[in-house]
Amino acid sequence: MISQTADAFKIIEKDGVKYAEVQAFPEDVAVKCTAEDLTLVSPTKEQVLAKLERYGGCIVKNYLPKEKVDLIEQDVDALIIDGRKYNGSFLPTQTISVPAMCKKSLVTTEEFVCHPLNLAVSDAILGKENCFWVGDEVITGYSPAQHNSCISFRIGPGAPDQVLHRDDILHHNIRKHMDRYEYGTETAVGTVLALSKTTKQNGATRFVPGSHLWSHMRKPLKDEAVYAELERGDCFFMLASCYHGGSANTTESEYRTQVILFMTQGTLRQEENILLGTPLEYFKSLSLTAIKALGITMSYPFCGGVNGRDATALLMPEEYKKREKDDPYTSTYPGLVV
Ligand SMILES: O=C(O)CCC(=O)C(=O)O
Ligand SMILES: [Fe+2]
Repeated sequence: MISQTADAFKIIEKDGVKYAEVQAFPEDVAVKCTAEDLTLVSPTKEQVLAKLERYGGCIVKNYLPKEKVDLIEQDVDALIIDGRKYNGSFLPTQTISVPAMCKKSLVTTEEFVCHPLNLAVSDAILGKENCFWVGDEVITGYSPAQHNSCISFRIGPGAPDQVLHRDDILHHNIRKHMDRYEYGTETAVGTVLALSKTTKQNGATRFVPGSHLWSHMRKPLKDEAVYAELERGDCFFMLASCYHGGSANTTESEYRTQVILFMTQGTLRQEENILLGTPLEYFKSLSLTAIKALGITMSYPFCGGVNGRDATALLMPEEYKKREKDDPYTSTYPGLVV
């Protein structure tokens, strides 16, 4: 096992509590910006990329026509009834989500994932082209960006702020301070589609502009975040290296509903796709050791869930019950910046 962050923090103990002591990173500053600075109408790929390079986020007005948004919303409304609820640790108990939208909603896949601007921007940031010696020949290969996750989130009244986080933590991506954005450093790109008007009051996604340029262990501060307020049908592009979170819903009766898609590098997959067409019964007949070795159980944190849960919930419910509260690969410390 390789640890790339062995020196990133020091564990200290005070009054029986173990804290992670982390140094401050004064050169990593948030970029000041207004909603106008972030917003584009009918943009080209290059215009979106320019905003992402500078701020890490970009709002695109009227991303999808009303008829398509209506159809996606119909699917989300039907699915949210059996949606996933949370215990309040990473997401508030007032939030309901629908994971794996792309296996449940054809219109989401065809219209939102396959949106030409999403594909163009994602490929510009995540696509890879290379050349290699194969015997006496030089061959080239192009690996396009691919779907990583697509989840609907409905935040209900009374929800507190979700904590600020980066969505590339699941790829164990180690960020370095950059004065200018460097292409090739990103492992995922998000698009956030508003199915309701989203406001500061009802839980709009907030993010820290410029935090995609920060060192790995720079702590994001609450007052550095700005709100990506959207009209229904607008979209917020965001680099996964940018700190962000869903926000508190302080309204009496409004629900904030969004579909959040992340694309990732095409090479972040296994060489053989052994899942497609293999009966579930085959995986149910395997040992826990085999399921882990095949990469069917989770990689920590947060990667590889089936409907947001470890695959043992589906394949070995008894085993899942034992492991549910006992995640052997994750430790949590209150962080102290020194
Ligand atoms: O609901 C939102 O606005 C953001 C959700 C999010 O960032 C997450 O769950 O990773
Ligand atoms: Fe997130």
